[in-house]
Amino acid sequence: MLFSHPQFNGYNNSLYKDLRITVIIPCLNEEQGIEKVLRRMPAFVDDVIVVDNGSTDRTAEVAESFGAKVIREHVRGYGRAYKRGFSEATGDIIITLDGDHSYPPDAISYLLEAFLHLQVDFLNASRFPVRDREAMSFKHKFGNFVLSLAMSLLYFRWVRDSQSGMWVFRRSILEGFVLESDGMAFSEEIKIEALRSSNVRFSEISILYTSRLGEIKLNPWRDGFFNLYFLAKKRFAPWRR
Ligand SMILES: Nc1nc2c(ncn2[C@@H]2O[C@H](COP(=O)(O)OP(=O)(O)OP(=O)(O)O)[C@@H](O)[C@H]2O)c(=O)[nH]1
Ligand SMILES: [Mg+2]
Repeated sequence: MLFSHPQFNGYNNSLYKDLRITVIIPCLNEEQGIEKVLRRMPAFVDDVIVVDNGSTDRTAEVAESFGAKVIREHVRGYGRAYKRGFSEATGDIIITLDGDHSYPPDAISYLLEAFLHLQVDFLNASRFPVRDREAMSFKHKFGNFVLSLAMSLLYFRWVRDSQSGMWVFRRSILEGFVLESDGMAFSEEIKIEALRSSNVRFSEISILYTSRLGEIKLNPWRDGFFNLYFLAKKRFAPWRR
């Protein structure tokens, strides 16, 4: 059938248009979500890395049972998990998403097509416009809008979703990136690095975002204000590069 993918079942080494694809998923207690995400993982993905930050549920077991490589990172944090995942990745292309089943694994194929067609190095999957009424509260939509507007103004480039957790990029671009955040601000930091690098072409397209399974890890007020502060700090401290 045209739009269905055979299920991901471990390392199959089937290249996607001569490219090795690594998917990285940070997880903190996502046993429900990770199962659904891995069930929907396209078969052309060469490896899936789940970075587990000390989950106390069955996240690691479930991920392993689907053939994912589980890396245990003992220091907590979303950014910390990604940096660890990047250091273990071998693919030409890295794709990221949450373990909570809010980002669609089915979108991976069209994101890859768009990535290749647009000839970019970093493609951000925007959650906007949000079509599923349950997926995001008004407070989160407003917070996301403020943060994306702030990033757009500070970096002179319209970014619709500065907080999206789904990206497609060439692994080689990481070499020039300065990634300091260990926490939730990592998501905006990697986009800032992509926007700032003259050799990195950046683009953004929409995906269908749905409500998460399991418990939210984000603390909206604390993370929201900290991310705003982080944006400004990174913008006005260029000497730190
Ligand atoms: N490894 C690791 N993963 C984390 C940590 N905190 C959050 N995550 C994962 O990072 C992803 C994003 O966290 P979420 O709680 O979904 O935050 P969010 O996506 O901004 O919020 P929602 O839109 O409500 O899902 C999820 O897969 C979490 O399990 C952490 O400290 N370590
Ligand atoms: Mg999420």
